[in-house]
Amino acid sequence: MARVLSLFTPSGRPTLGNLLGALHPSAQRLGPDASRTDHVYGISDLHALTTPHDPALLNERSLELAGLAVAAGIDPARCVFFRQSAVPAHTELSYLLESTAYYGEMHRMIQFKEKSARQEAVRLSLLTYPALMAADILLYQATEVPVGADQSQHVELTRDLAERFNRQYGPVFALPRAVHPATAARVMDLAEPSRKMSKSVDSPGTIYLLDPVDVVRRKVMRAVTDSGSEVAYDPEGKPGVSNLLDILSACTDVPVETLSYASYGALKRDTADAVIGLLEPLQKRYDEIAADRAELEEVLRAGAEQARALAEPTLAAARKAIGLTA
Ligand code: AQP
Repeated sequence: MARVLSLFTPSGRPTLGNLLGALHPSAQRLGPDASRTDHVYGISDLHALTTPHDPALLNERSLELAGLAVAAGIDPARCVFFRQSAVPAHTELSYLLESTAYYGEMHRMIQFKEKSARQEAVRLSLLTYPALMAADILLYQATEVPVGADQSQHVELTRDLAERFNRQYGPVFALPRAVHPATAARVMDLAEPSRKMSKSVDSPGTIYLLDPVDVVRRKVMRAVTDSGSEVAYDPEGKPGVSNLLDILSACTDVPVETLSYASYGALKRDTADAVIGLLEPLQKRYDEIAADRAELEEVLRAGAEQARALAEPTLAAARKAIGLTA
C-alpha cells in the first residue's frame, strides 16, 4: 500500500503556489477512508533555518502554515500531522544520509544554485537541505510525495540515496516518487512569469493565501501579460497568459484546453474571481482554526508522538545497517 508524505516549510507567508502545487493535492489524497498512518503531513520548520530567518517569527509562521494546511483540507484526524523539529530522528537520519551522499550531487541541485545566488552568506544547511528532505521522506517509508515541480529534483535525489544506501548496507528504505498535480505544478510569479511564485521572494506578483480579497484582485488584474492580444496556452511564448490559464484551470477544475477568451481583461477578471472563490472560504476556515491556538499546538504535539513511533523502527534499521551498534 502507498504511504503518502509531504511537508511544508514555514519560510515565509504561504502562497497560491503552495496551495495549488502541494496543499490541495495532498488534501485530495486524503480520501474519506484514508487510514491515519498512510498519510504523513507536516511542517518542516528545520528547513526554514536554511536561509536567513527571524527566530521570534518562526513559531508564528509554523502555526500559520499548520492552520492553513488544515483549512486546505489536511485533516489531522485522518493523517499524522506534526512538526519536523519535534522528531529528532529526522536530523539523525539526515546525518547518515549525508554520509551516503556526495558533495557534487548536493551542489548540483537547482534550488541550491538559485537560493545561494541570492545570498551573501550561504548557510551550510542550504547545501545539505536535500539530505534532510531525504530523511523526512525515507524515515516514514513513504512511496508517494505530492509536491510542486520545483521539488522533483530533490525527490529524485532521495530515491538515488535510498537505492545507494540499500545497495551498500542492506534493504532499509522504500523508494519514493514525486507526484505532481495535472495543472499548476509550477505557478509562476504574476509580475515576473519567468520565475516561480515563492514565499521567500518579496514580489508584487506573489498571491499570499491570507491576502485580503481586494489585494488578490488587484494583483491578478495587474499581472504581466504578453505581447499581442490573443489568449493562447503557450508557456514558452506566452508565459504570463499561460500562467493565468493554469491558475484558472486549477481553481475551477476546467481543463486548460477548453478555456477560451477574447481578451486579456476578461481572462484576468475570471481568474481573479476563481482565486478569490477559493481563498475566501479557506480564509474563513483558517480564522476559526487560528482562534484556538492551544488546540492547534495540541494537534501538532499528538501528531509528533505518532510520527516518533512510526520513524523509530526505520532509524533503528538504518543505524544497524550502517554499523552503529550503540
Ligand atoms: N510556485 C509554485 N507552484 C507550485 N507548487 C509550489 N510549491 C512551492 N512553490 C510552488 C510547492 O509547495 C510545497 C511547499 O514547499 P516548501 O514550503 O517546502 O518550499 P518550496 O518548494 O521551496 O516553496 P516556496 O514557496 O518556493 O518557498 P521558498 O521561497 O522558501 O523556497 C512544495 O511541494 C513545493 O513544490
